[in-house]
Amino acid sequence: MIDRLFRSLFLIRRVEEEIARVYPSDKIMSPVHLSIGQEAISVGVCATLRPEDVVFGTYRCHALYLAKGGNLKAMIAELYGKFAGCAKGKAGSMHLIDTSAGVMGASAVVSSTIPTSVGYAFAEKTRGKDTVVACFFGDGATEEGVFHEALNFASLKKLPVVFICENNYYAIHSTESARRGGPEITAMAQAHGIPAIKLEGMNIEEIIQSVGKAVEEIRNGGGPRFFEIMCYRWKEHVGPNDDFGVGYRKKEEAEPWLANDQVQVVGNKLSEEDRRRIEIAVEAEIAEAFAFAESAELPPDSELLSDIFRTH
Ligand SMILES: Cc1ncc(C[n+]2csc(CCOP(=O)(O)OP(=O)(O)O)c2C)c(N)n1
Ligand SMILES: [Mg+2]
Repeated sequence: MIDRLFRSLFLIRRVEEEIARVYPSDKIMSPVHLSIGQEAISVGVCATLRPEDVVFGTYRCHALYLAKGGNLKAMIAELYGKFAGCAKGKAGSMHLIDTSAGVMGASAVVSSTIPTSVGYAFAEKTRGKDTVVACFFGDGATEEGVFHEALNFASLKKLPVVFICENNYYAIHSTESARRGGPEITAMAQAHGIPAIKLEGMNIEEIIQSVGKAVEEIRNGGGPRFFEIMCYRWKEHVGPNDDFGVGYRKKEEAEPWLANDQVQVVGNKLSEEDRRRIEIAVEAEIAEAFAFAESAELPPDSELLSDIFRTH
């Protein structure tokens, strides 16, 4: 179990570090919203899911896509705008999808995958399936009206959704205190009749234990559950850089989170030998994926109008 968790955490961290390294070359043809520092949420939650369970995410979706088992080569090719990408090179980093792994999609429109998660859960329940839907979103997404509409419907129909709010304190550069006049995020979920728990400190074992119990309850017909998991974004909102010099946040605020690096915490539970073995295998996998993306073909001109909406 620990080796699988470390493998997943380390893979995500190193993939995003490679993305940050390559980004200034302009080979990556889309904006990138990195999850560095927040990986333990995706990895912890996905560790509680079955392969046939599904996830929906936001534009900050690299961690979720990989934690649920999305194809790495298809992801990097997508970032490079190549035809072998998971969305044929047309969508980029913000819209990763791999339905074979249960990654049903991600969206750049804040809050938009909350109602699609609920709709999917409604369909699965209607079909008599016991699929659990994990719906990931940021703290800022809870300020959209559709958040309440979707939670109300999920509660009303007792739908199999685990809502995961990754609260990293900021929506772009705006703090929670500048945005929210109302109650705690968990209180809003509770107001819709959904049991809600806030997890402080981002501890992967606590996430697995707490979300795992909720997923079991959901699968047994208990209806939706809600988690607000506190975390911290180490890099700028969008792009590969640090942004502590920009003025909206201070490095000191990040220190406890940097010290609580779950990639290191979990890695330290392994023997030196086991850890190195995993690291070497992951590095080779990443190098192969970037080489694949570099040499892959761009979409042909004939693809220009396929898979898009047309009015005539
Ligand atoms: C409907 C909508 N409104 C505004 C934006 C612009 N926007 C992009 S990211 C973002 C912040 C969202 O913050 P949060 O939900 O906390 O997620 P985080 O980026 O912190 O992971 C905003 C306002 C958008 N993409 N979609
Ligand atoms: Mg946020």
